Amino acid sequence: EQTSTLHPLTPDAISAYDGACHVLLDNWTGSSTIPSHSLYPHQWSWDSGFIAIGQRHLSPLRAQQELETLLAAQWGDGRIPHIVFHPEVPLAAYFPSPDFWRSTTAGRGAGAGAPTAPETSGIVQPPIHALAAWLVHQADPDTSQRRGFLVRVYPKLAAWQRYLTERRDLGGHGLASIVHPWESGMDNSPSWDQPLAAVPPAAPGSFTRADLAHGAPCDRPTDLDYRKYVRLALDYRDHGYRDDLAPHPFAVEDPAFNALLIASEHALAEIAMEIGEDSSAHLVRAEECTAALRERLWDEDAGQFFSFDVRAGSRVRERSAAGLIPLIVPGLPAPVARALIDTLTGPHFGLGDITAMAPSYALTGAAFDASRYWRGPAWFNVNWLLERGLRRYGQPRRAAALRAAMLRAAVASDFTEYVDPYTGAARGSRDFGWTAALTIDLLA
Ligand code: 2M8
Repeated sequence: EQTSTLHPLTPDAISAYDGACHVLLDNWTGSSTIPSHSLYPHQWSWDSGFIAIGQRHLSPLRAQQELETLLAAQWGDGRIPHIVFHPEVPLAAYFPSPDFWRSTTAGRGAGAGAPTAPETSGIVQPPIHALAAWLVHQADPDTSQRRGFLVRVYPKLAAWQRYLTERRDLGGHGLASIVHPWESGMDNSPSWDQPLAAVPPAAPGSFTRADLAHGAPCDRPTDLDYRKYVRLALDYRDHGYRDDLAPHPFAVEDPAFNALLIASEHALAEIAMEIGEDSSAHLVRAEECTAALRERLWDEDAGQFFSFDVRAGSRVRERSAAGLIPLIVPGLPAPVARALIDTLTGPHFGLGDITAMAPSYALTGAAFDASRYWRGPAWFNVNWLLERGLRRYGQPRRAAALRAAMLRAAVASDFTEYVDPYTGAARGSRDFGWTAALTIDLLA
């Protein structure tokens, strides 16, 4: 995918570009980009992927550094941690902080090969990174080649994908499982209610949330959610983050996570070809994973993918937007792609009719909440993926309308984290990294 000059240079486009550039400049720390000064003052894994995709149009060098900094915190078993902590940020600024995760303490992360520095979390996030690296390279192949960017990141990205397809295939059907709701990136999605039901919550008052100092409680996960998040993370930590030892009471195959895994496996094949490595294993893995995604998670009656609860042995029949994100996967059979587009534009998600940007969870779902985080609000990264999917499956007009709606919403909301899907009202933190970055990408 080649980048082109900005178009069209309308006053609106210029002001969107200008505002988004300011956010990226302001959130840059010298080696990576924070999602937000208030809520998230460290480096997040999938945020950095989206941020690099936008940053490549502004500074291809910084976009490469963004991914390199993240990869420098990779663990010996191949995992990329979901947070890389900045040592100068006070512990109280974000919960859970490094003293909770203890990645560098002997016997905690050491068994899984955590680096001795920097401090990181021990869980992961959706694998957008190989796709991001490939897009970053294409934005400026000369700088990339001169710096040996692809040659250096390729083995790390391949090890990351291998970690997911091998150690995280907890269901044994060729899909990666997430072992914590935070690993989905869609923390309090209604899709996790059922798999979380049997998880005992940590004791109330055993930790202090930092998010409520910056975010409205009605926009954030509940205390009960947090108590379960804490319990799962502590159990994993106390098993040394070893996937062969940890009991993983929460193990779920998520369609969005696996769709990004597949898209990244295709990107790895492109990268391998570009640097003269053998690409065939990546293509085989992408195909196998796509077949498993369809066999295990596709629900023909619903016209979308559902998560699979590995512990319960059953599908979670909640209509999350995660179930539409496989639209980014190449080579879906035409009836599957058509059904996904119908679901996206029908009454459940209402795109183009009821909503300008797709909600994170169906408007018609029993758990829908227009304000609460991943239980309804519309997110820019999800819609950016859907926009790509619409283009991939022959819907350029719908894609253009979504692109225009996202640009309007981003500017009107000061690049907010998420918006009310009915009104477009800003929710969460402003000047948010991936909202700004993806605005730039949509303008390019
Ligand atoms: C949110 O998640 C973090 C935990 O990882 C949190 O709520 O503290 C999610 O929206 C996630 O997708 C995102 O990567 C992260 C940082 O923007 O914030």
